[in-house]
Amino acid sequence: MTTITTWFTLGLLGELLGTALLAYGYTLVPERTRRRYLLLVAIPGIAIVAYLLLVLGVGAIDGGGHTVYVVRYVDWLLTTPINVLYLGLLAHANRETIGKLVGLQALTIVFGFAGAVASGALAYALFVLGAVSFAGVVRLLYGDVGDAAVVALSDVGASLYRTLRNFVVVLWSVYPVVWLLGASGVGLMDVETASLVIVYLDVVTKVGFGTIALHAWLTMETVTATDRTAVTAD
Ligand code: RET
Repeated sequence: MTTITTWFTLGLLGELLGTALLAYGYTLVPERTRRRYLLLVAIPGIAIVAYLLLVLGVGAIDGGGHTVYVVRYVDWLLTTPINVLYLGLLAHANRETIGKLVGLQALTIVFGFAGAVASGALAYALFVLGAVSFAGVVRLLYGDVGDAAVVALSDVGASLYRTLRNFVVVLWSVYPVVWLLGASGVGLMDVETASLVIVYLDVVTKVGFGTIALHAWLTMETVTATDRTAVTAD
């Protein structure tokens, strides 16, 4: 248990530093992108609360013989839809597509949680429903949302969309693997190891996503500013 608390404490520190960095970035990004940028600060911000509760030992329940960290699922239920919402808004996808994207991502987490507290065949059936919902998210991100990005954005903007989407799809795909290998699935991975992997992923996905976007906005601004100087100098 002590080891787990250590990992949770590291997670808390990571999310705190990440939120501080991204909050500072708010002052640097262009005015017109600020509202949307706040979503990127909220993602690790919500995780601070979740990790604080985990460190304090709040929010763990017994799910049929193994510990289920409810707080973790609540965090994901709030933050992963925000994450895909950001991608949808960035791509200028239409409302209906964004609605599907957010809804399917929320369903992924709900089914995953239900599967974690269930046992036997039902647990796996719920896992499959979660995996199918997530496949729907991936399909939209490469399909309709990706198409919208190409139509609405400049080359640089569309390239940012692709980077963020690939980052999300690759890293998020590790979560179902940990679910399956961990106590909720076949139990090959002990709770400590699974927690370490999840903490690491949580920090990298949340802070990494925001940092990539922040870096891209800053670079785009510099490029635009340089262009403007070049034009004025001519
Ligand atoms: C579950 C199990 C059911 C099937 C699938 C899952 C996917 C979970 C994902 C979680 C992402 C979490 C993130 C957290 C950041 O802090 C629920 C494990 C597909 C994609 C990005």
